[in-house]
Amino acid sequence: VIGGHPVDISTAPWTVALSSRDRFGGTRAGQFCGGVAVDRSTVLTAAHCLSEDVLGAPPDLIGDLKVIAGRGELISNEGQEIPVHGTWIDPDYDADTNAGDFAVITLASPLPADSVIPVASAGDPAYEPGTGAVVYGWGDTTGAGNYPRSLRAANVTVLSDSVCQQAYPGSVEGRYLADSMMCAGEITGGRDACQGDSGGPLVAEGKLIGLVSWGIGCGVAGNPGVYTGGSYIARKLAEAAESGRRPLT
Ligand code: 4AZ
Repeated sequence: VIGGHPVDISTAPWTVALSSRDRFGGTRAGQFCGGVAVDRSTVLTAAHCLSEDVLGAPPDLIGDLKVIAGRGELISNEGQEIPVHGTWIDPDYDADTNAGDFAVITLASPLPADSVIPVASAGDPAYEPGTGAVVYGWGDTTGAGNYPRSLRAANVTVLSDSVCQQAYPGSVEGRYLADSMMCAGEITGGRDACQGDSGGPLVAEGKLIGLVSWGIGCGVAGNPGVYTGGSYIARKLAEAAESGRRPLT
């Protein structure tokens, strides 16, 4: 998180870290992405966090893949490390464009009831451009590879699709595709998500409105952070449940 401030995990108890010590080492408890608990056994993250490019193997083959919940300070015994029961990646995820960049992790044991956040429904006023939002994560604080050991957050503003499309007009990569994406930040830069924050929550008015997905650089003026929108996620989860495509229990 660029331009942020430290936050206590008790103020954002639905924010979780994805961890694999085998893949990412022990100095930061293996943290490599963020996630967000939307019910006691369900964590959302970015699909690209579970890609072979990031993990080096399919998620089901990563034996020590865990969700760290209730822990702001990565090097501590706070909270719990919960094994993963299963993963589901949006079948419409496109690694070239980052469209559909979300995945679901089901947990092997449930979280406390007070550590979940609802996803804002489509049409919720929290998605209105100009709304104040907060992004949370353990990602890079400078854009130069400085990873904090404790949770941080930055205040950002929800931006309109037209502003995002102007920021990312490219033909394929770096293109803003409004169906699954939304963006937030400050048009003058300075406050943003960054590497390592992916999959973590963007929250407004007490609800989840997005997951950190991508951007060009971090905190750069004119290049706001791009998120997988909560309204897209809610729709895809409902569709998957209806069609029985969601291989999760
Ligand atoms: C990343 O690579 C990443 N500035 C995440 C968020 C942003 C840029 C890159 C947004 O995970």
